[in-house]
Amino acid sequence: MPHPSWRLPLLGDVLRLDPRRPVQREAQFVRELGDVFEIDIAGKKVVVVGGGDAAAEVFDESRFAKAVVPPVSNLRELAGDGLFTAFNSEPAWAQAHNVLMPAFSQSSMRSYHEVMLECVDGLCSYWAAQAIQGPVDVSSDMNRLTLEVIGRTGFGYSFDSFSAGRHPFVESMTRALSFVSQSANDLPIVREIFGWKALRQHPKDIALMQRTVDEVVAARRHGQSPRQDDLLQRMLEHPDPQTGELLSDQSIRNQVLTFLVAGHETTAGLLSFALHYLSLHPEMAERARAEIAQVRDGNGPLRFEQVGKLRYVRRLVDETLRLWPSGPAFFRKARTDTTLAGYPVRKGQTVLVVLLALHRDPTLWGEDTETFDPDRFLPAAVRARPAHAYKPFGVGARACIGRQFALHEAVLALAEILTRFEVEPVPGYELSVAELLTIRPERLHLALHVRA
Ligand code: MI9
Repeated sequence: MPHPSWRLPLLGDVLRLDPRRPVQREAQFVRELGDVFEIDIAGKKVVVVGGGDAAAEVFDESRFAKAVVPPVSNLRELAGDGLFTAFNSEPAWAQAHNVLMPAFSQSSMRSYHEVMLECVDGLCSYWAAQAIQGPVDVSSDMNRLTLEVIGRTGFGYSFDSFSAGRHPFVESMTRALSFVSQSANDLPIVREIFGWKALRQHPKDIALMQRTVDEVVAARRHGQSPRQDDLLQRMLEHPDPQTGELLSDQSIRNQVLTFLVAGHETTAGLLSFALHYLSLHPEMAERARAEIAQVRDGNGPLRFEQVGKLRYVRRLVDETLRLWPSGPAFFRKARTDTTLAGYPVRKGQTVLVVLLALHRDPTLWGEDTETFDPDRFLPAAVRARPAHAYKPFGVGARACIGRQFALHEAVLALAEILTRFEVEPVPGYELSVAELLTIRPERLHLALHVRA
């Protein structure tokens, strides 16, 4: 199997990786070495797939499955056997999956729509007040929005996101995620010497997050907070149809933490990148506004059924997730001894799928893959491409449960933002992309002008 040209004894390819932007570095390797190659991380071999037919092979659930390995497995400290971090064999996964799946169907989005609207409205008012003072901090404010949305729709909990301060939960979560994503890249010895402060802080952050969640669950259970038709109520009341059992307290805590983490960073990244491109392409923003005006009747807020009709706004979202899939890579493993692109692969071998490369593979997307072009997602163009060309929500049994939720939220948020504001770039801004398990535009600020 191809691999980088020079390697160090013991360390292998470690020094060629980029600890701050690991996936962007892998995507560069794909350009140098091709669709399939192997890297050696201090003796541990990882197969990397970045395009073409090999991607279709590794998405085949009969031969490959999700792998929970670092850095994802490091999140188990926080979310245990919650949906995202459970090993495939853990019973808590199937139970929670059965209980929660119906709450994420397209039609269930109807029950979240009003609260999503209120949150977006909260953001727009916050921005209207801020915009007079200068460009707004988009990435950070998108985090406020998406955390508020998942907190309120999922668990009836507000983080009071559009006030000046930061909720202690948010501070702890930000630090904990940064710790986890960094610790995957640092050698343990480096961490011991330079990171003692972070090492001591990390358990405190996890404890604070778990305590906050336990309080929210207890308040609902004991009737101190109102009953609501949301994810939490569902977990408290609906038994798994297969086993007849309710989720354990431990499992509920893990799911709540999982949704808060998985549900907000990802969608915030998506919205930030989308606004970046819209600021660079005012003609696309205008085309979206024309569609929104046509779908919306009068000046009222968008209704649930109208969101699905915003086909162009949806294409903006799809194209954003092509260029910058919020989860830029994910892990698979071979179920048995098998082959990949003709190379033999052993049972249990870890394979990293680099979406950042797959979504820009010229054999699948044509030569101009770096250009932002939402019309790549016109129905005829989608039909002309193989299904494995585009997998921003992962594949198989362990694909993203929040797909419809995120898409509804993103289309609604962009539509309301574009209606209320003109979005302009800050002169001289060059896109640079930070990685913290998920990806986001670094230091993205945009100038907003309130529309009449
Ligand atoms: O049962 C399970 O394993 C589902 C775990 C899960 C995921 N999301 C998975 C997931 C994956 C697969 C990762 C893998 O290791 O294979 C990808 C590529 N997501 C993405 C991308 C859960 C529980 C969630 C939850 C979730 C929520 C909460 C309602 C939202 C919102 N996810 C999102 C949004 C989202 N996901 C991915 C977005 C935003 C557009 C992307 C991209 Mo998802 O984390």
